[in-house]
Amino acid sequence: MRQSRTLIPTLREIPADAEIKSHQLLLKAGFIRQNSSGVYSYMPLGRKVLQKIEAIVREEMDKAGAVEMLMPALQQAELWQESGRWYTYGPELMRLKDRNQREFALGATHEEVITSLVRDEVKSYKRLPLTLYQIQTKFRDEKRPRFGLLRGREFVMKDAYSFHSNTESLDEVYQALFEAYSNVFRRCQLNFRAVIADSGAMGGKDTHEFMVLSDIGEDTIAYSDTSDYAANIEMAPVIMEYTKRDEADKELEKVLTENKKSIDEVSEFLTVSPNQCVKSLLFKIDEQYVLVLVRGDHEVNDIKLKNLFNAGIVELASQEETKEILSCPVGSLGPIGVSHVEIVADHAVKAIVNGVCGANEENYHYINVVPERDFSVSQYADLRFIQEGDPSPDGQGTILFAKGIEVGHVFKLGTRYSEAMNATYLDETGKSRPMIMGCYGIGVSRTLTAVAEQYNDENGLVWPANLAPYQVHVIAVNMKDEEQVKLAESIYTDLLEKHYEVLFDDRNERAGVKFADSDLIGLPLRITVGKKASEGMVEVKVRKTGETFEVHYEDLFAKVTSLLYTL
Ligand code: 9G3
Repeated sequence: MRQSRTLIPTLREIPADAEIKSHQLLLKAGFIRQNSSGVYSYMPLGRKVLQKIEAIVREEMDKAGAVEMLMPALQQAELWQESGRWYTYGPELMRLKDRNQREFALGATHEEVITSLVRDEVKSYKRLPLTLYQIQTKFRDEKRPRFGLLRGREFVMKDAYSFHSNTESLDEVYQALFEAYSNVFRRCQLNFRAVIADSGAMGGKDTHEFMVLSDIGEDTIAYSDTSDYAANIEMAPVIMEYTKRDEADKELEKVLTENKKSIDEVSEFLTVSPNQCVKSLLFKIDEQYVLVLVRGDHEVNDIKLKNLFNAGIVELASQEETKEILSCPVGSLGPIGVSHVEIVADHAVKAIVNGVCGANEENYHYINVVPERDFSVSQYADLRFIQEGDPSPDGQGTILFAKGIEVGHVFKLGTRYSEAMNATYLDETGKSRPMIMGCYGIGVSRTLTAVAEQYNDENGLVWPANLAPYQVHVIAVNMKDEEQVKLAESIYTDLLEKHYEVLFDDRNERAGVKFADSDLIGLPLRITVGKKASEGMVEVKVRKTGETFEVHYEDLFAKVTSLLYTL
């Protein structure tokens, strides 16, 4: 491709509103351009990388036995009303009306569409298992689009759906796609982990997320320092056994704690450690108020709370609600004497002896609190976030944290959609049964960003050779020098004939601009045709290492081939 013929609008300055490296560089190097908040154009170079990632995804999905198709982005509301999600999703689901005022959603995902399609076309167990996938644009009206393609309102997803007559078959396909995903992210040269995840609103039980380790990742991974255990912190179970302190129960006492509200203020004032305190928080769980107790040095895990109550909505009660329900402000809340609100506690609370908790009276706390003597709870459960240093849930090693970018997510859905939408098949005995389903997503545009985030240096992007928009960047230093142009043109033509992917900088720009743009775009190899063109000598430079080689034109292709092979 001649640079004078394509569109690569590189920028000299870093765009102000781009916070992370990949977003800055993809804008600066002319790979993407923003149309509106969270909505982007893929410029020619960006499109080429996207295509390479899609090609890897297709190869691995096809190898795993999935069949590609393409579903509509325009989804009639009736399908979402059948599954019930028309009513449970809020403004994130983009909705519109057609000319006859009929309601549609722009596809955020395709469980409803694929289930209605398979429901109509598949009747017998003989046609199962069936795994269909597509690579398509998804629409989600994110409240705060950010980080460029990482959290956009329109993005490219590969989404697959599998249909089964039994759970063993689902397990097989889940495993096959789990391996396919590992192959995809390995081939994209990404440092990733498959982590145990929470199925959230999707129902079903098993689910894994594929996380690329990155400091700018929005998810936190809890992983073991000795085994391969890794889980999204949202669901990582705490297996700690808590032992009571060996101390006689003391008499309960109410003390004045003037203006001491937070655990730190109270524990310091009363000279006890936070792990001697009971932290009480009022939650609203599907409109029901619940007082949740955790140890002072722990945090309530709202996902675990949601799963415990099998709830749809879990949120912290406001100050006003707290005052109204417990007639006491946040900061002096406690379980003692509370009988009109359900109380649940994390396991760690039960082991507290002679502890501290709020007295449900402003500026007062209780000391010498003994759980089960001074208050009781409806149940003790694992309700806290796992912390660094906790024992790994698999019993091997201790937990460390890392930040991750979610690039893939695989779910065992069960019959959540097939029952809601009556997608049934006739089994061997002729009995009608709901199909068992799995669903599997890869964020293709998000994967592109994760690669850019992992592969860059102070001069720009440094694409892995198999993902770069082109393999070789040919630069003629001075387009007014006939010798240089002649040699550069023949190198360009010869490389194309040998089926290399070549970007030829034939612009009438100063050498400095050409080299800066070349470093920014980040193709794996650069061939510079400069002063020594008259002797047939050119310079080959490896972008990743900065290594340069003086090569005679005759030896050039062998050099390019051997270098590309190592990248
Ligand atoms: C919506 C909106 C946002 C959503 C969803 C639906 C996430 C939604 C979960 C999934 C599950 C799997 C198939 C590919 C793999 C992931 N955000 N999810 O269902 F209407 Cl606005 O998408 N879908």
